[in-house]
Amino acid sequence: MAATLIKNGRIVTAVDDYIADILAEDGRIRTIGRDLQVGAHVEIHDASGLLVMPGGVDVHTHLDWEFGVSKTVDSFVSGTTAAAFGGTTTLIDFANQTRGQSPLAGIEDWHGRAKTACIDVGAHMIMLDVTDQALADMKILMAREGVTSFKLFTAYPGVLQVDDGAIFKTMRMAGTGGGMVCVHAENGGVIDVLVKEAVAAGRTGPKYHALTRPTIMEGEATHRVICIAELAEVPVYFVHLSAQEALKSVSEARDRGIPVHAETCPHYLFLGPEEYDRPGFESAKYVMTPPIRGREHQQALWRGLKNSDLQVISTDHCPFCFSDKFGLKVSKQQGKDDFSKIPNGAPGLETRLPVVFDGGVRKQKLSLNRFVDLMSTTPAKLFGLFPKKGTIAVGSDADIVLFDPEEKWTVRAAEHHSRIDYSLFEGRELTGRVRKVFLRGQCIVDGQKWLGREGMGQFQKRGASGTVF
Ligand code: DUC
Ligand code: ZN
Ligand code: ZN
Repeated sequence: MAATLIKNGRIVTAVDDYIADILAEDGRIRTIGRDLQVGAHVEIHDASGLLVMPGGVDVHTHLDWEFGVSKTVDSFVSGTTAAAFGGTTTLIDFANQTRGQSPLAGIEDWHGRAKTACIDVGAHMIMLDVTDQALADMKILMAREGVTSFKLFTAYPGVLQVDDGAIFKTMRMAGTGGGMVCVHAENGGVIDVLVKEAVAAGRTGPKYHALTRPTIMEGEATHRVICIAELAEVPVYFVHLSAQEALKSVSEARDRGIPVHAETCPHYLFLGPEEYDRPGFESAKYVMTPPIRGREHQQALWRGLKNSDLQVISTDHCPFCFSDKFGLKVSKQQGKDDFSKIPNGAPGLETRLPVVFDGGVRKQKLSLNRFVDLMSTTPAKLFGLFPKKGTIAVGSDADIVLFDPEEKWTVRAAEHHSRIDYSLFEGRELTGRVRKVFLRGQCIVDGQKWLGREGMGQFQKRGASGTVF
């Protein structure tokens, strides 16, 4: 029987904060208490002076993902290894339907790629061809496959965008099986006009990516989708919310008791639009969608986190290299002469916990409990993983992070485990670092040492989605 004892740590959950030992057996937390006595077969880890938190749950990643003509550069091996070093032990990645195909084929394809994962993984399903058959197959995904969330895009016409009727139909079907509908909300039609006009006028540099995606178009799509969700009576979750107009709609709906949820991402909380003034093509590193917004939006997001109108901080890890050393398909260089061809996305899996701890907890914008809530507990609750994941409690999986709140270090992409060749936070000096990570009781990260193994991650069949007010 595999057993691990974590001694003398400061255990922090979304609601608790106390010193105790944790005994994990066969992957689960067996006992929590003071001065636990164990036999010689038990592996002991001293956590004195360290925070002991539930492993991070990141519900928004794109590993080994075909996005139009591009592909993300992290495999499930490199991406989940990076996640583990960043203190994340479970992620929910995006599988997708392809046009003319069943979403069941999409999940099968995703399993083929995800079987190499080194941490636990679940899947959301991107729906882009909402036929009667695809709708019927959603039922099978929810009841048999443990895929209880779906993603829809109101942007990227001709690639991922679906119309309002398809949104409504998908929502109604999701509602029959305890599903959650995740939405990328921007008005794709209007943005497409702005993008084409900019390129035709010779405004082709990366900064025009930001200038052609106005915040009001995120607000419009968010409001529209909320109205459709209200009619369909289904919980909805806005991914990567970045604009105050969108937050206002979320906030109003929640005030009326409508189950509307939203995440934001570290880059919207800590970076500003000056990133688009970098020389040459450097700004392409910051071409993600939505783009980084003005400081007034950032302030609104912090307020949203404080008053729970935003419930999750996830990464939207969607990595494309700056250089073309692994090929053009996985590189930002595709858009060297035309910003509209730069693959949209940025990395974040390895820095989510430490960046938010440093900028949120240490700067007294978030309490420690709220930090755990945003990073682990609420994402697990919303997406049908709680209490197996997302907390430290007897019976939960022993997914645990030992975190040193005082260690100072500097973010360097060259030291990361992702295949990406840059970090959005390069050179940022942080206080607070992941020391050890346990996946189901097994130590997989010990300082800079990797003790995990390809394929040790388990697929998580998820239950019905939750609602959090
Ligand atoms: N939206 C995402 O959620 N991920 C990658 C690209 C995008 O636009
Ligand atoms: Zn998106
Ligand atoms: Zn994404």
